[in-house]
Amino acid sequence: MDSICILGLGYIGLPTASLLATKGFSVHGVDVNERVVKALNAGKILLHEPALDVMVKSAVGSGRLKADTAPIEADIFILSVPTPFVNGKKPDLSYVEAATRSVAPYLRHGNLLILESTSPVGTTERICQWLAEMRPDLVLPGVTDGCPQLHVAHCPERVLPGRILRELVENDRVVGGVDAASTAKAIEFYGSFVQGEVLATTARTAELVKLMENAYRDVNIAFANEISLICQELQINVWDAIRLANHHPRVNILTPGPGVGGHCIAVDPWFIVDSAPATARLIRTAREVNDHKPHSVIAQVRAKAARFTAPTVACLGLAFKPDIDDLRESPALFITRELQAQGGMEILAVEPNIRELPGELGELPNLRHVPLKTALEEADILVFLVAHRQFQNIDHDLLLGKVIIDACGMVQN
Ligand code: SAJ
Repeated sequence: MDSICILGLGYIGLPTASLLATKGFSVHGVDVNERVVKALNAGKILLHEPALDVMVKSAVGSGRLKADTAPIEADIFILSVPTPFVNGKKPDLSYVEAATRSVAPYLRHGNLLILESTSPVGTTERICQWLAEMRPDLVLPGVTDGCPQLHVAHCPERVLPGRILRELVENDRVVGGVDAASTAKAIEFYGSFVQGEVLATTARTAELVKLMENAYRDVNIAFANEISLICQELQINVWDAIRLANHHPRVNILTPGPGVGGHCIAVDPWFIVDSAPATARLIRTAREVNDHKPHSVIAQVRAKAARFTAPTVACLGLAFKPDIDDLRESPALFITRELQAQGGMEILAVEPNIRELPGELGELPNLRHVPLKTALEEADILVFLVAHRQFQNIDHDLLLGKVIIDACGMVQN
């Protein structure tokens, strides 16, 4: 098993492809985006992840990582494509289906096909059904009996953006095949490069485990966010209250924020809700609590702004979490844009991790991207939205006389 074809060269697929190439596998990366393919073949990347540029350069330089817009034959196929939701919070499996159909002609008995994308329960079995339609000549576990066969397994990615390369190797992995032979084959593969434990289960359990992990996090953040609103109503300092409660040996309340961003935690719990709509009541409510949080912050800013005639409001942080430059699905960005759209104030956007505001954001009226220093000089209202390290230890004298709204615990800690 030494050649790999990996579909989807995004935040998970690209680091995985380059890591596997540096571990000695011969890797063929596939993406529908020609820009991504062209950049990769030139040893370059179009996304930001610490140390990834260096690893990609070395992987491409070694000749073991190549990219194309179409798959080729290989020993192992990895699907690492997006699984977003569509209207009505229903999972959109069209990318998984398209990737499956695109590799189908290249599959041979003995190959291992792995789904790494976070997916609703039953998706790995669906893959077998799609393949059975396209390739009746193949023995597919769960669909047809026989030997030799194709091996099909799910191994959900679990890495944290910002720490992807380390976590790809160090994290424990959960591996579930559609049958025992598929599980064994996938365990052998992950065991060859993962330092963490590689844990065997079924495909359906592995699918739910991944969704549970992100739903667990979402529910706990929702608790913190709800507490922050209760504290606001009761005029209690939430940061003090949480710090004190966390002194209990069995309490560990997470950090409230402006909402939950990113492409995982705000999406994946809906896959559980979609599978068990009547039962997943807590998980659904947590999603609603977290989705509501940006609106509460906007209302808080507007209430404070009402005291001024044309206030200057500094939004500190635009990224979806601290110390990254990723603005996608960011509650901080949503709040900033909404405040700009509602009008009546001059917005100063401070995001030290980007050089300029992307696309149409840069052209919006009454919105300027400024350094922290300018915001501290000019703003009437400071809204701390993301706990970037650049916002820590701001001289308290510079905050005097300003209205402060702290959605992420920067000032009040
Ligand atoms: N957040 C809070 N309060 C907290 C912690 C986080 O408001 O106490 C917010 C963050 O600001 C951010 C969002 O939640 O907006 C999500 O951030 P995160 O750092 O918790 O997680 P992600 O989305 O970057 O990555 C998660 C991880 N899952 C878990 O920690 C269970 C990661 O391991 C997964 O691989 C990833 O989702 C994924 O791809 O599914």
